[in-house]
Amino acid sequence: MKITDVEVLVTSPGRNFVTIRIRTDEGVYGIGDATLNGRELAVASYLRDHVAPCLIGRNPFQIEDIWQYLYRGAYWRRGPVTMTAIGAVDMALWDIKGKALNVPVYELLGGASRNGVMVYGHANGQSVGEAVEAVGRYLDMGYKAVRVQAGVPGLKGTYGVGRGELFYEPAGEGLPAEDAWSTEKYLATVPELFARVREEYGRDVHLLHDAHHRLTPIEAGRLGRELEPYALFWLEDAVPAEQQEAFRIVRQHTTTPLAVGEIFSTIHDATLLLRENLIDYLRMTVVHGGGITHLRTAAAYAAVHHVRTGCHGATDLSPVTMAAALHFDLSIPNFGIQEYMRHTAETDEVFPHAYTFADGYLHPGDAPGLGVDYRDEVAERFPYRRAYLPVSRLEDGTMFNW
Ligand code: EZ4
Ligand code: CO
Repeated sequence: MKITDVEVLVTSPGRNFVTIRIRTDEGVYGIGDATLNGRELAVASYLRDHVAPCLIGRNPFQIEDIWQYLYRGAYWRRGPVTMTAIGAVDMALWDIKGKALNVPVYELLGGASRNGVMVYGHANGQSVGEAVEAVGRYLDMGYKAVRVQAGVPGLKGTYGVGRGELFYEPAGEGLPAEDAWSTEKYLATVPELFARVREEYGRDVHLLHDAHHRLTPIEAGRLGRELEPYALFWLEDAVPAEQQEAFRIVRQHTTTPLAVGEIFSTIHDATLLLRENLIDYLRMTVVHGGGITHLRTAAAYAAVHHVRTGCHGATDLSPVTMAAALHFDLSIPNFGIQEYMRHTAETDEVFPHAYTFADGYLHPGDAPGLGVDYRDEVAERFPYRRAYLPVSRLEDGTMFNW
């Protein structure tokens, strides 16, 4: 089998998505997600202008060799644009192999290790009371795990508090919006939020919280400690992780489990965190972490250090990534939890998919390959629209810290 054509497709059914479609001389094709929120066209160009010509004529079954060729051959290694592009090609190749052999991708990865993939959704509210109510709606839908975020009184708009109920899109059209942030105001509200949620719903539900890289290490240590009575499943992105050593300070001060890694590009972003047992969950994703091939390396490294996975799965990761993550999650031994924010009806129309949700668990389905398709005739109705993630400033206008 040979690769004959590589297409880079851009559509915006509610938000921008970049998709690669790799065709072969035997008629089988595969698709991969290449979406990098706010920098979509950079990845599209990387793929179209630099990667596509190198793939024509290659054997798509040589997934590992093609991964090494794109990673090592570029000379310029790592980085979110490069690793998202490699991730997209990798997903498409696993899709091709699954379809050609007539098996779902999880069978190629060693088979199912579990019956389903436990997921968490986002309960949001502008106030603590609204967020507490939103948790109840997720529990009614069957979720076993819920991330809870509330607006901070005195701040106009808080990152992570979604606008939609079931999907979550922090990017906005036009140029980047600017939000204000105050750690003091934030820290004063979060423990009360979780006290209220536990009071209302008891101990059975897994609760998660995302600090979106906003805190210093000592602030994160204090927040983790104050949240200990509410037994969180995890506290995510407590501090920016460029400086992995910073997690030592957080760890010294709290037993609240820690998760980080949704913006990591390769395992090299996490080696110290893992070696020193500074985190409990690695959030690297298939799309931004170099595909299924590299995520297997990352998960194996994590497993050696008692760390489980918790793949990023917000709405800006397309249904192709969601499917790839589910095949991966189902197969590995050290899976922890999967983030699951639903897509808009328009997005689901562009990307029909085989995965299904029931009773708090997702299953990738048994369609050959990844089990997701791309409908050009629908996608073409939604042209690209420039959009950015917001910029965050402290109340005095500085950007120090994150
Ligand atoms: O900020 O997907 O845990 N989820 C998150 C997400 C990310 C966005 C970035 O594009 O933090 O909401
Ligand atoms: Co996050």
